[in-house]
Parts: sequence; C-alpha cells; structure tokens
Amino acid sequence: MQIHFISDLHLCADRPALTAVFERYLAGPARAAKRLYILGDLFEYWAGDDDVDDPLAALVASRIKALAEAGCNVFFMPGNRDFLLGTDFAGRASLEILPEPTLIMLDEQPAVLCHGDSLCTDDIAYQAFRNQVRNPAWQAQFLTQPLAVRKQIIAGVRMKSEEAKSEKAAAIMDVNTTAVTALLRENGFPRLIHGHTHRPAEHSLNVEGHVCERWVLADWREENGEAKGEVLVWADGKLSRQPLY
Ligand code: LP5
Ligand code: MN
Repeated sequence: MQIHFISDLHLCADRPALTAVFERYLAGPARAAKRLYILGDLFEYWAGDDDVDDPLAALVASRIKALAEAGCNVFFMPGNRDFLLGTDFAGRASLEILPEPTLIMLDEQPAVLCHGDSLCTDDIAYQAFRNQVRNPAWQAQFLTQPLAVRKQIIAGVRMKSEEAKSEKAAAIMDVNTTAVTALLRENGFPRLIHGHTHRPAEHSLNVEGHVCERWVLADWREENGEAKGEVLVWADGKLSRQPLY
C-alpha cells in the first residue's frame, strides 16, 4: 500500500477544473493509498467552520469522506490559508487534523511534515502576521464576527498580501536554512516533506553530518487552460511524483 502527500491545491469556486482534478484523484489514484496527508492550503482560504455548507466545502468534504470510507486514513495539516479549518469540517470529511510539525514513519524511515510557512523566517512581515493570526485568543475573537464580515476582512488581507509579495525578493519567500536545520535536529534528522513555497524540488542536505532529504510539494494550478495537480507517492521504499489531470 502507498502513502500519499499533497498540498497547495488552493481550491475555490472560481477554479472548478482544479476541484475536478481533486475529485478524479480521490476516486482514482488515492484509492491505492492507506494514508493521505494533505499538508495545508487545501482551500484558497477558510473563513471558519460555519462555512461548511458552502457548496465547494460540502463537495470536498463528501469526496474526502468517501475515500476515508474506502479505507484510507486522511490527515490534514493547516496551511497559512486554511488554519481556521476545524473539527466540524474534519468530522464531515472523516479526516484527522494533525499538529505542525508531525513526525511520521514511511515504513521504517522517519519523515517530518509541515506546511512550510513556519520555515520562511526571513519573511519578517509575514512571520509577524502569522504570530498574530495563529494566536488562539485572536482567532476566538475573529470567529465571533459574522461570516460575511470575516470574508471581507480576508479579501482585504489577500490584497495586502499580494501587494506585499510583489515587493519581496524571491529568496525571502523561501525556507531559511537555519530554520530547516533546527527542525531536522529537533526531530532526529529525518526526511522533511513540506509545501507552501510552490518550488517543487528534492534537496539533499548535509545537516550537522547527517544526510537529509527535503522534498517540496508542488502547488496545483491552471496553466494554458489546463488544470494540473501532483501527488508525492511513497511506494516500494521510495518517493516519486505523479502528475494529476
Ligand atoms: O498565501 P501566499 O503564498 O500567497 O502568501 C503567503 C503570505 N500571505 C498570507 C496571507 C494569505 O495569503 C491570505 C489570507 C488567507 C486567509 C486566512 C484566514 C483567516 C485569517 C484572517 C486574517 C485577518 O499568508 C505572504 C508570504 C508568502 O506566503 C510567502 O511565504 O510572503 O505574507 C504576506 O504577504 C504578509 C505581508 O507581508 C504582511 C501582512 C499583510 C496583511 C495586513 C493585514 C491588514 C488588515 C487589513 C484588513 C482589511
Ligand atoms: Mn501556503
């Protein structure tokens, strides 16, 4: 049986072709997996679990649930866009929310999982924003506001974020070596699997004398009118990438 990893699907009502790729994946290739890890940014944004009846959210939850009922354990780790996803959605989708980071085993080989944004420590403005919105008290207060108001606030933040990103150097928005080293050291120098940066690659690192691999997941996107996803598959003792259409 296989173990699958995906992230950065950024599903939203405006990109139905991407949702269709995800539906085909869940009904097809995912059925070969005993575990599926969704490492954040499943949704373009998540305003709170009182939005579970939104047609896209309801569809996604029901399709994930069908996979879970077919025998695959599905795990979700929050991304920077959907960290407000909570137990209501998890219940509807029959998935388990994992803390970040989480150390897992791929057969006998350890791997540490995270979304990836926590490793981008050179992005000082983003880390300040992250500290604020990941604070439980801040979240509780935010969630007291009506859903429509939250969506308006999020629209404002997304605009500000796009402006800010256009002025940042590309290197600032990648992972920081010291942060990667610290995470690997804290977890006993395993493999690292993460998304977020949209820079799919396999890096081999020598960390304090240990050779570690860092696998970066691909984002899902529409290109030249075609929707394309990707899953990282653990099978037969190795990882490989499988394109999804
Ligand atoms: O997501 P991505 O890869 O495009 O960009 C991220 C960082 N940006 C974000 C913001 C999200 O994209 C959009 C918000 C998602 C919804 C969250 C749900 C609920 C939260 C409610 C919030 C009030 O995460 C971006 C990084 C980039 O990754 C690369 O790592 O650079 O960070 C920024 O651009 C942040 C800015 O530098 C600073 C913050 C700007 C926001 C200011 C808030 C002002 C409030 C305005 C209200 C109208
Ligand atoms: Mn992200």
